[in-house]
Amino acid sequence: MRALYPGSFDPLTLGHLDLIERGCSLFGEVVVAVLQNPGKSPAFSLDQRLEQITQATSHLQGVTVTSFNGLTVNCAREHHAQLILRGLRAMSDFEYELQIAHTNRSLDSEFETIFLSTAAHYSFLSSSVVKEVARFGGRVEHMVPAVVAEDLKRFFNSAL
Ligand code: COD
Repeated sequence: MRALYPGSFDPLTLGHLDLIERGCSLFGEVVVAVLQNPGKSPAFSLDQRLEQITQATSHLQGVTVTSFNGLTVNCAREHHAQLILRGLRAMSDFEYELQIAHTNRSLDSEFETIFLSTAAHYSFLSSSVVKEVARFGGRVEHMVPAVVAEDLKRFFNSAL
């Protein structure tokens, strides 16, 4: 089975990576789809995010990394995915995730959304928290893959 894992991944955290690893074990194939989103101004460019994810998942078989613009269901169809994979960290994620899942099903009933609960030790991680810690010079090596830790250092040093 092929799962589509869509997100902003600005940047990829170890929580995201854990979900990709477990998705691969469960479904065999995971397409990680990075939203281009011209409306937002991400810290990392699309190319940087694609490179970070490609490097961080190089030990895994069955992972494809791609980008998309527009609707997630169109991306899922284009990549012949059978389901959409999302993660839940806390109740606060639930309402947002449920709304996205219902919206996607209303657009295309072919796609089920499967939620994996976060690994407990990564439950506090989000891309925003990681950027906040890195901005103030905190240690992020236990929060993100090595390639992202390097990019965060470079990004915030050059922003000083
Ligand atoms: N542990 C487990 N899961 C985690 C962790 C963690 N530590 N951190 C994040 N996650 C999960 C999130 O809950 C989410 O499910 C996923 O990983 C990706 O997270 P983000 O933050 O990178 O991605 P989002 O939430 O910004 O992605 C939003 C989408 C791109 C999916 C959404 O905007 C979208 O579908 N856009 C396309 C337009 C569209 O189709 N709209 C209709 C649906 S609303």
